[in-house]
Amino acid sequence: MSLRIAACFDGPIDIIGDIHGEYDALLQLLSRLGYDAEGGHPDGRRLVFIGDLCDRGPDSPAVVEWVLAAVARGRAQCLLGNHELMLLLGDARESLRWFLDPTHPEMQPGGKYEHCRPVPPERKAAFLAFFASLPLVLERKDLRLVHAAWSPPAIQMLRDDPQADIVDLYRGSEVRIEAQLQASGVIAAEAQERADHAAQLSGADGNPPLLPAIAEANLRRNLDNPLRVLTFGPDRLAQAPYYIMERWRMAERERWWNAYTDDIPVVMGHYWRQLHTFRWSRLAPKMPPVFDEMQPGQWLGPKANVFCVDFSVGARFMERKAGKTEFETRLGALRWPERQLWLENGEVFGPAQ
Ligand SMILES: [Mn+2]
Repeated sequence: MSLRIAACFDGPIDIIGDIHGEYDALLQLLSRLGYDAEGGHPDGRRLVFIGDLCDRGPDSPAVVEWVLAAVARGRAQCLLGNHELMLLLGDARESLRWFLDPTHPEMQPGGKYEHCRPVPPERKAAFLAFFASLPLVLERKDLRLVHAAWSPPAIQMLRDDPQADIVDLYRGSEVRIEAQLQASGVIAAEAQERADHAAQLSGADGNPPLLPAIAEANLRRNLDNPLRVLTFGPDRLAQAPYYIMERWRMAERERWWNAYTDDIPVVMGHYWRQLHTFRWSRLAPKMPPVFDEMQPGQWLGPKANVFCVDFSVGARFMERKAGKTEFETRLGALRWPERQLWLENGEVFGPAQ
């Protein structure tokens, strides 16, 4: 068994969705589910965190500390999400500044991330060691768990290299992909497009056309990197370019679950599902929606056996900034094998107990 592919706890579990630093919502949800402060449960239930513990919300350090301690006690398992992966890679995007760059102006009063508590400097090494230890896949007879996408070729690569360091694996994929893009002339064509459309690509208001070499490079850097497929999900060519996380993207998310025909159910996070259809555009103005309208407890795919447990609490900081006190975002947990969706505000959906 690879370090990266672990056996999921047997027995009854509660699978917690993407938390993104919303520590109060985590404590509320754990209390609703019946867990004590150390992650113990009177019925012997155990916790599985689907990844993306941190970034954007007010207290990422507290969330990471709680989960790290529960994992150490054997009360919880936790998957690597794309946000933990970006921290390991030192990818200095704005929502990671609580960890990578706490003195940045955006972290100071008046800045976009002023609400984010920075990591205590003496805990940085422990947090990184914890993230580096996390599996990318958890499996058991009746269930498969992954942060973003169940991809057999990506999982096979992890099986083939069982001891690999996650950052080494990622950088190794990058080197291989860049060499292939170079050899096929895509790098040169991409550079030409970036020069020809420099002004349009430089900011959110640029509105560049769909540029084929940039699109091809985007796709290969995603689809040919197994760790990206598992934690960010696979992409396809975008209908139109869109601006997100400080860059223009020519590729968009593939709805991989529509092609998932295995019998074993998959639970994922990552995809910013909404409990009820709300004004998506206000939270992520230029991001193409990945889901059609869904019922709160709805499963996806041709066999209706793929479940997304991310109910977008990662956008709650924007709701607060907009002055809302009634939130439309939620933190969710899937109770397994009961197949019930529990939310931090006390709502429960799915089969009756
Ligand atoms: Mn994610």
